[in-house]
Amino acid sequence: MMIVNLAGLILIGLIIWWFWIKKPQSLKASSDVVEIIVENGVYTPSRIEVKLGQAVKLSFLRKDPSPCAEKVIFDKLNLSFDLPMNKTILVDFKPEQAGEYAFTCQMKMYVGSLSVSD
Ligand SMILES: [Cu+2]
Repeated sequence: MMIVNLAGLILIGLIIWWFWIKKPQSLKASSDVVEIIVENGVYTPSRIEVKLGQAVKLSFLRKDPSPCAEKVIFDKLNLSFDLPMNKTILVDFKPEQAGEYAFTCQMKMYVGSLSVSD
């Protein structure tokens, strides 16, 4: 009984760490292109910050052979891009409103966030 409780506590601790404590790698974008690696279930960096009015220039390099990773989707912006393996894909757009825009793979296992601030 104790062991089960302990395992449960560790699991809860891990979940809290994963969702609330672990800081995503964040990157403030300048006018330069931000390079994002798609590998092992994560985008690196997974959080990009831009200013409103600034063109977002991202380059995606997909190293993950999982077919699920073959697209990156910006749901709220109605944008999606094909990501062939081991090829750098340049993406360039300008969000018209400030906010948090998630970008994900098709099954939302890869999750990244684009933060557009005023
Ligand atoms: Cu996926």
